[in-house]
Amino acid sequence: MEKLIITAAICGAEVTKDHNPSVPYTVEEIVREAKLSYDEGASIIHLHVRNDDGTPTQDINRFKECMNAIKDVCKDVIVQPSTGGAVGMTNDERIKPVNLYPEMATLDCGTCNFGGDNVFINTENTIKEFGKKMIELNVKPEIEVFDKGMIDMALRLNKKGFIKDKMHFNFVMGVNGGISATYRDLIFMKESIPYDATFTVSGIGRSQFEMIALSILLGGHVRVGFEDNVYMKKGLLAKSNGELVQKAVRIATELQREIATPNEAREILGLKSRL
Ligand code: KMH
Ligand code: ZN
Repeated sequence: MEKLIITAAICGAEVTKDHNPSVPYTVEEIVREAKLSYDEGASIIHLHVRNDDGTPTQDINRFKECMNAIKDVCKDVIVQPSTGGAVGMTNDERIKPVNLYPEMATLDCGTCNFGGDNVFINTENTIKEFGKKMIELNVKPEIEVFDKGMIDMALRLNKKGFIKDKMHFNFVMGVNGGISATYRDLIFMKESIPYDATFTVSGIGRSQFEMIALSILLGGHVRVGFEDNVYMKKGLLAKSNGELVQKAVRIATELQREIATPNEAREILGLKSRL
């Protein structure tokens, strides 16, 4: 089986220090969490950034500062900025970090409820606009899908030329408004993507480790981190994103799946031809 790519989603846009005091806001805190994750085996850092008071921002200078600072201490890591940002941000704000020519960025492929009164809006035209921009700037999209219909949207836009082969998906399982985090649904998602596509899995909340364990067995990749879950197990907060990555490595090792280095991840995802 292919080596395992571990993504650390260290910050997110919605989780706060009230959920876990180690959630990073400042540049220093973001770099600390990235480095702890990288040292434990993460090859991709999925990045949201915050102002020092914790409010989410898509400010290009903040992204630049954080990306450069992460690269200073995690030399070969792949930094994957979010174009999802936070619920309610405009498209103009959200797309900003793509202008920094990252190797990858997220491309959210549909609209869904996002808990309470929140709706995460990604119209077809938005997805086309973001997809086109990523092709222009040679940025590989990680196709974020919160439900099966979003896979179908991505496949349609792939046929129309807005998303290039070889497609890489992130199945986000268990958002309150998206597909449930069950084994049945994860297998359904995996069976719905093209044979040559790659996928990673993000389980929200308590489903994080169950979902990644199944992904490891199915030949998929995994994402852990505070964006999706702040606990090691019920009632025990993770001290850092590094601890969550360490647990993912432990599970993978027990299941005899080797961990990919960042350069091996580049090979698997076809990023080398983009450099
Ligand atoms: N913060 C969520 C509304 C992404 O990074 O592309 C969207 C999100 C997805 O986190
Ligand atoms: Zn995100």
